Amino acid sequence: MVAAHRDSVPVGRRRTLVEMSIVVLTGAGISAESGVPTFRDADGLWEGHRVEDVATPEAYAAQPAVVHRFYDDRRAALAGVEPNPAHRALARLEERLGDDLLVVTQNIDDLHERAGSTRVLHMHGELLSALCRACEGRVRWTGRLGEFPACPSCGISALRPDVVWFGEVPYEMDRIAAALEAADLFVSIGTSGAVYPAAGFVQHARAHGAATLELNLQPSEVSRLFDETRHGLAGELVPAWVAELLADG
Ligand code: BJW
Repeated sequence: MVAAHRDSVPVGRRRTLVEMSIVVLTGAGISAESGVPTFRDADGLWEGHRVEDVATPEAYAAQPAVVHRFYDDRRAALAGVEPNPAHRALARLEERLGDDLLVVTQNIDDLHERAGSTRVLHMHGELLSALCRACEGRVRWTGRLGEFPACPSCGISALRPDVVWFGEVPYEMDRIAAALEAADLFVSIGTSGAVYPAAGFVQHARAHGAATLELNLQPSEVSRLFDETRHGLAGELVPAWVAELLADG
Protein backbone atom coordinates (compact mmCIF):
# COMPACT_ATOMS: atom_id res chain seq x y z
CA MET A 1 0.00 0.00 0.00
CA VAL A 2 1.46 3.32 -1.08
CA ALA A 3 0.88 6.34 1.13
CA ALA A 4 -0.64 9.52 -0.32
CA HIS A 5 1.91 12.04 -1.54
CA ARG A 6 2.47 15.25 0.35
CA ASP A 7 0.57 17.23 -2.29
CA SER A 8 -0.69 16.65 -5.79
CA VAL A 9 1.26 18.88 -8.17
CA PRO A 10 3.52 17.13 -10.73
CA VAL A 11 6.83 15.45 -9.91
CA GLY A 12 9.61 17.92 -9.29
CA ARG A 13 7.27 20.91 -9.12
CA ARG A 14 5.63 20.32 -5.79
CA ARG A 15 7.41 23.10 -3.96
CA THR A 16 9.93 25.74 -4.85
CA LEU A 17 13.35 24.18 -5.26
CA VAL A 18 14.76 25.79 -2.13
CA GLU A 19 12.15 23.96 -0.05
CA MET A 20 12.75 20.54 -1.53
CA SER A 21 14.77 17.67 -0.20
CA ILE A 22 15.84 15.30 -3.00
CA VAL A 23 17.42 11.85 -2.91
CA VAL A 24 18.93 10.63 -6.19
CA LEU A 25 19.82 6.96 -6.62
CA THR A 26 22.27 6.24 -9.42
CA GLY A 27 23.33 2.99 -11.09
CA ALA A 28 25.66 1.83 -13.81
CA GLY A 29 23.60 3.52 -16.54
CA ILE A 30 24.70 6.99 -15.42
CA SER A 31 28.33 6.11 -16.11
CA ALA A 32 27.68 4.23 -19.38
CA GLU A 33 28.19 7.30 -21.56
CA SER A 34 31.54 7.84 -19.83
CA GLY A 35 32.60 4.45 -21.18
CA VAL A 36 32.12 2.42 -17.98
CA PRO A 37 30.32 -0.86 -18.84
CA THR A 38 27.02 -1.67 -17.11
CA PHE A 39 26.30 -5.07 -15.55
CA ARG A 40 23.23 -6.41 -17.27
CA ASP A 41 23.23 -4.81 -20.72
CA ALA A 42 24.75 -6.64 -23.71
CA ASP A 43 28.55 -6.75 -23.32
CA GLY A 44 28.04 -6.49 -19.57
CA LEU A 45 30.92 -6.39 -17.14
CA TRP A 46 31.46 -10.01 -16.24
CA GLU A 47 32.22 -11.36 -19.71
CA GLY A 48 29.39 -13.83 -20.07
CA HIS A 49 29.00 -14.66 -16.38
CA ARG A 50 25.88 -13.65 -14.47
CA VAL A 51 26.92 -10.99 -11.98
CA GLU A 52 24.77 -12.75 -9.38
CA ASP A 53 27.04 -15.81 -9.69
CA VAL A 54 30.39 -14.08 -9.48
CA ALA A 55 29.97 -10.95 -7.33
CA THR A 56 29.90 -13.01 -4.15
CA PRO A 57 32.24 -13.67 -1.21
CA GLU A 58 32.15 -17.36 -2.23
CA ALA A 59 33.48 -16.60 -5.73
CA TYR A 60 36.23 -14.47 -4.16
CA ALA A 61 37.18 -17.26 -1.73
CA ALA A 62 37.33 -19.78 -4.59
CA GLN A 63 39.24 -17.65 -7.11
CA PRO A 64 40.79 -14.59 -5.45
CA ALA A 65 43.30 -13.94 -8.25
CA VAL A 66 40.54 -13.85 -10.89
CA VAL A 67 38.39 -11.50 -8.83
CA HIS A 68 41.37 -9.25 -8.03
CA ARG A 69 42.27 -9.02 -11.73
CA PHE A 70 38.70 -7.99 -12.56
CA TYR A 71 38.70 -5.16 -10.01
CA ASP A 72 42.32 -4.20 -10.68
CA ASP A 73 41.50 -3.75 -14.37
CA ARG A 74 38.38 -1.69 -13.59
CA ARG A 75 40.41 0.45 -11.16
CA ALA A 76 43.07 1.06 -13.80
CA ALA A 77 40.40 1.93 -16.39
CA LEU A 78 39.05 4.70 -14.14
CA ALA A 79 42.02 6.87 -15.09
CA GLY A 80 40.83 6.87 -18.70
CA VAL A 81 37.21 7.92 -18.16
CA GLU A 82 35.62 11.28 -17.36
CA PRO A 83 32.32 12.38 -15.83
CA ASN A 84 29.59 12.98 -18.40
CA PRO A 85 26.83 15.62 -18.57
CA ALA A 86 24.60 13.59 -16.23
CA HIS A 87 27.18 13.58 -13.41
CA ARG A 88 27.87 17.27 -13.98
CA ALA A 89 24.17 18.18 -13.90
CA LEU A 90 23.81 16.54 -10.47
CA ALA A 91 26.80 18.53 -9.24
CA ARG A 92 25.10 21.74 -10.48
CA LEU A 93 21.96 20.75 -8.60
CA GLU A 94 23.98 20.29 -5.41
CA GLU A 95 25.41 23.80 -5.84
CA ARG A 96 21.83 25.10 -5.57
CA LEU A 97 20.37 22.66 -3.04
CA GLY A 98 23.37 22.03 -0.79
CA ASP A 99 22.46 19.65 2.04
CA ASP A 100 19.00 19.09 0.55
CA LEU A 101 20.42 16.89 -2.18
CA LEU A 102 21.86 13.46 -1.43
CA VAL A 103 23.24 11.20 -4.16
CA VAL A 104 23.15 7.52 -3.21
CA THR A 105 25.14 5.61 -5.78
CA GLN A 106 25.43 1.88 -6.39
CA ASN A 107 28.47 2.64 -8.52
CA ILE A 108 31.98 2.07 -7.29
CA ASP A 109 33.56 4.57 -9.69
CA ASP A 110 34.41 8.11 -8.54
CA LEU A 111 32.70 10.02 -11.36
CA HIS A 112 30.17 11.85 -9.16
CA GLU A 113 32.99 13.22 -7.00
CA ARG A 114 35.09 14.16 -10.01
CA ALA A 115 32.09 16.05 -11.44
CA GLY A 116 31.93 18.08 -8.20
CA SER A 117 29.31 16.31 -6.07
CA THR A 118 30.27 16.18 -2.40
CA ARG A 119 27.18 14.61 -0.85
CA VAL A 120 27.58 11.08 -2.23
CA LEU A 121 27.04 7.76 -0.44
CA HIS A 122 28.58 4.70 -2.12
CA MET A 123 26.27 1.96 -0.91
CA HIS A 124 28.16 -0.79 -2.82
CA GLY A 125 31.62 0.50 -1.93
CA GLU A 126 34.41 2.16 -3.89
CA LEU A 127 37.04 0.97 -6.35
CA LEU A 128 39.61 3.35 -4.87
CA SER A 129 39.36 1.79 -1.42
CA ALA A 130 40.69 -1.50 -0.06
CA LEU A 131 39.35 -3.33 2.98
CA CYS A 132 41.60 -5.44 5.19
CA ARG A 133 40.00 -8.77 6.13
CA ALA A 134 42.42 -9.06 9.07
CA CYS A 135 42.18 -5.70 10.85
CA GLU A 136 38.98 -4.44 9.09
CA GLY A 137 40.72 -1.15 8.31
CA ARG A 138 40.12 0.75 5.09
CA VAL A 139 42.82 2.37 2.99
CA ARG A 140 42.69 4.47 -0.18
CA TRP A 141 44.04 2.23 -2.95
CA THR A 142 44.95 3.24 -6.49
CA GLY A 143 47.24 0.33 -7.43
CA ARG A 144 46.63 -3.38 -7.89
CA LEU A 145 45.53 -5.84 -5.20
CA GLY A 146 46.21 -8.99 -7.22
CA GLU A 147 49.80 -9.09 -6.04
CA PHE A 148 48.43 -9.56 -2.51
CA PRO A 149 50.18 -6.54 -0.92
CA ALA A 150 50.42 -6.13 2.85
CA CYS A 151 47.86 -3.99 4.66
CA PRO A 152 49.55 -0.66 5.56
CA SER A 153 47.92 -0.80 9.02
CA CYS A 154 48.47 -4.36 10.23
CA GLY A 155 51.02 -5.74 7.75
CA ILE A 156 48.97 -8.83 6.88
CA SER A 157 48.30 -9.67 3.21
CA ALA A 158 44.54 -9.64 3.53
CA LEU A 159 43.36 -6.71 1.43
CA ARG A 160 40.20 -7.17 -0.66
CA PRO A 161 38.24 -4.74 -2.84
CA ASP A 162 36.11 -2.52 -0.61
CA VAL A 163 32.92 -3.41 -2.44
CA VAL A 164 29.63 -5.02 -1.44
CA TRP A 165 28.95 -8.41 -2.97
CA PHE A 166 25.69 -10.41 -2.92
CA GLY A 167 24.93 -11.60 0.59
CA GLU A 168 26.85 -8.71 2.19
CA VAL A 169 25.17 -5.71 3.81
CA PRO A 170 25.32 -2.49 1.76
CA TYR A 171 26.97 0.51 3.37
CA GLU A 172 25.29 3.53 4.96
CA MET A 173 21.83 1.94 5.18
CA ASP A 174 20.79 3.95 8.23
CA ARG A 175 21.66 7.29 6.63
CA ILE A 176 19.98 6.25 3.39
CA ALA A 177 16.78 5.21 5.14
CA ALA A 178 16.63 8.50 7.04
CA ALA A 179 17.15 10.48 3.84
CA LEU A 180 14.47 8.51 1.97
CA GLU A 181 12.02 9.12 4.80
CA ALA A 182 12.68 12.89 4.72
CA ALA A 183 12.69 13.26 0.93
CA ASP A 184 10.13 15.23 -1.05
CA LEU A 185 11.39 13.73 -4.29
CA PHE A 186 13.17 10.45 -5.05
CA VAL A 187 14.84 10.10 -8.45
CA SER A 188 16.34 6.89 -9.80
CA ILE A 189 18.84 7.20 -12.65
CA GLY A 190 20.39 4.43 -14.78
CA THR A 191 19.62 1.36 -12.72
CA SER A 192 17.85 -1.84 -13.75
CA GLY A 193 16.02 -2.31 -10.44
CA ALA A 194 17.35 -5.87 -10.30
CA VAL A 195 19.28 -5.59 -7.03
CA TYR A 196 17.92 -5.04 -3.54
CA PRO A 197 17.79 -3.16 -1.25
CA ALA A 198 18.35 -0.34 -3.81
CA ALA A 199 15.44 -1.55 -5.95
CA GLY A 200 13.15 -1.10 -2.95
CA PHE A 201 14.06 2.53 -2.28
CA VAL A 202 11.22 3.77 -4.50
CA GLN A 203 8.67 2.02 -2.29
CA HIS A 204 10.40 3.21 0.88
CA ALA A 205 10.39 6.83 -0.32
CA ARG A 206 6.79 6.65 -1.57
CA ALA A 207 5.60 5.17 1.70
CA HIS A 208 6.97 8.26 3.42
CA GLY A 209 5.31 10.70 1.04
CA ALA A 210 7.94 11.41 -1.62
CA ALA A 211 7.12 11.91 -5.28
CA THR A 212 9.13 9.54 -7.48
CA LEU A 213 10.77 9.84 -10.89
CA GLU A 214 12.72 7.30 -12.95
CA LEU A 215 15.22 8.35 -15.64
CA ASN A 216 16.53 5.29 -17.49
CA LEU A 217 17.35 4.09 -20.98
CA GLN A 218 14.49 1.59 -20.86
CA PRO A 219 11.82 0.52 -18.38
CA SER A 220 13.45 -1.00 -15.29
CA GLU A 221 12.14 -3.94 -13.29
CA VAL A 222 10.44 -1.48 -10.93
CA SER A 223 9.26 1.23 -13.36
CA ARG A 224 5.61 0.64 -12.48
CA LEU A 225 6.27 1.88 -8.94
CA PHE A 226 7.27 5.40 -10.04
CA ASP A 227 4.91 8.36 -10.46
CA GLU A 228 6.72 9.35 -13.62
CA THR A 229 9.25 7.63 -15.89
CA ARG A 230 11.30 9.15 -18.69
CA HIS A 231 13.28 6.92 -21.05
CA GLY A 232 16.44 7.92 -22.88
CA LEU A 233 20.13 8.58 -22.33
CA ALA A 234 21.11 9.80 -18.88
CA GLY A 235 23.45 12.33 -20.53
CA GLU A 236 20.40 13.99 -22.05
CA LEU A 237 17.61 13.28 -19.55
CA VAL A 238 19.46 14.35 -16.40
CA PRO A 239 20.66 17.77 -17.62
CA ALA A 240 17.15 18.45 -18.98
CA TRP A 241 15.51 17.49 -15.67
CA VAL A 242 17.99 19.57 -13.65
CA ALA A 243 17.44 22.55 -15.96
CA GLU A 244 13.67 22.25 -15.39
CA LEU A 245 14.18 22.25 -11.63
CA LEU A 246 16.59 25.17 -11.65
CA ALA A 247 14.28 27.19 -13.91
CA ASP A 248 11.36 26.53 -11.56
CA GLY A 249 13.27 27.29 -8.39
C1 BJW B 1 21.22 3.69 -19.16
C2 BJW B 1 22.22 3.93 -20.03
C3 BJW B 1 22.34 5.32 -20.36
C4 BJW B 1 22.31 1.83 -19.76
N1 BJW B 1 21.48 6.20 -19.80
N2 BJW B 1 20.36 4.47 -18.60
C5 BJW B 1 14.84 -8.82 -1.82
C6 BJW B 1 14.29 -9.57 -2.84
C7 BJW B 1 15.08 -10.43 -3.56
C8 BJW B 1 16.44 -10.57 -3.29
C9 BJW B 1 16.98 -9.82 -2.29
C10 BJW B 1 16.20 -8.95 -1.59
N3 BJW B 1 16.97 -8.33 -0.67
C11 BJW B 1 18.22 -8.76 -0.81
C12 BJW B 1 18.29 -9.69 -1.79
C13 BJW B 1 19.51 -10.41 -2.20
C14 BJW B 1 20.42 -9.65 -3.12
C15 BJW B 1 19.68 -9.32 -4.41
O1 BJW B 1 19.24 -8.22 -4.66
N4 BJW B 1 19.62 -10.31 -5.28
C16 BJW B 1 19.04 -10.12 -6.60
C17 BJW B 1 19.69 -11.09 -7.54
C18 BJW B 1 17.54 -10.28 -6.51
N5 BJW B 1 20.96 -8.43 -2.52
C19 BJW B 1 22.04 -8.47 -1.75
O2 BJW B 1 22.61 -9.52 -1.47
C20 BJW B 1 22.52 -7.15 -1.17
N6 BJW B 1 22.66 -7.25 0.25
C21 BJW B 1 21.61 -7.34 1.06
O3 BJW B 1 20.45 -7.29 0.65
O4 BJW B 1 21.95 -7.42 2.39
C22 BJW B 1 20.88 -7.56 3.33
C23 BJW B 1 20.57 -6.27 3.99
C24 BJW B 1 20.17 -5.17 3.28
C25 BJW B 1 19.85 -3.97 3.91
C26 BJW B 1 19.97 -3.88 5.26
C27 BJW B 1 20.37 -4.98 6.00
C28 BJW B 1 20.67 -6.18 5.37
C29 BJW B 1 23.90 -6.79 -1.73
C30 BJW B 1 23.87 -6.46 -3.19
C31 BJW B 1 25.28 -6.18 -3.70
C32 BJW B 1 25.33 -5.89 -5.20
N7 BJW B 1 26.69 -5.80 -5.60
C33 BJW B 1 27.00 -5.45 -7.01
C34 BJW B 1 28.55 -5.52 -7.22
C35 BJW B 1 29.23 -4.33 -6.54
C36 BJW B 1 30.69 -4.27 -6.86
C37 BJW B 1 30.97 -4.05 -8.33
O5 BJW B 1 30.65 -2.98 -8.88
O6 BJW B 1 31.55 -4.96 -8.93
O7 BJW B 1 26.53 -4.11 -7.27
S1 BJW B 1 26.12 -6.44 -8.21
C38 BJW B 1 25.86 -5.12 -9.34
O8 BJW B 1 24.44 -4.82 -9.47
C39 BJW B 1 26.50 -3.88 -8.70
C40 BJW B 1 25.51 -2.80 -9.04
O9 BJW B 1 25.65 -1.70 -8.16
C41 BJW B 1 24.19 -3.51 -8.90
C42 BJW B 1 23.04 -2.85 -9.63
O10 BJW B 1 23.30 -2.79 -11.02
P1 BJW B 1 22.83 -1.50 -11.83
O11 BJW B 1 23.59 -0.32 -11.41
O12 BJW B 1 21.36 -1.40 -11.77
O13 BJW B 1 23.35 -1.90 -13.31
P2 BJW B 1 22.59 -2.73 -14.45
O14 BJW B 1 23.60 -3.10 -15.45
O15 BJW B 1 21.78 -3.84 -13.85
O16 BJW B 1 21.54 -1.71 -15.08
C43 BJW B 1 21.95 -0.56 -15.78
C44 BJW B 1 20.70 0.18 -16.23
O17 BJW B 1 21.11 1.37 -16.86
C45 BJW B 1 19.86 -0.62 -17.25
O18 BJW B 1 18.48 -0.54 -16.91
C46 BJW B 1 20.11 0.11 -18.57
O19 BJW B 1 18.97 0.13 -19.41
C47 BJW B 1 20.42 1.50 -18.11
N8 BJW B 1 21.29 2.26 -18.99
N9 BJW B 1 22.89 2.84 -20.41
C48 BJW B 1 20.53 5.77 -18.94
N10 BJW B 1 23.28 5.77 -21.20
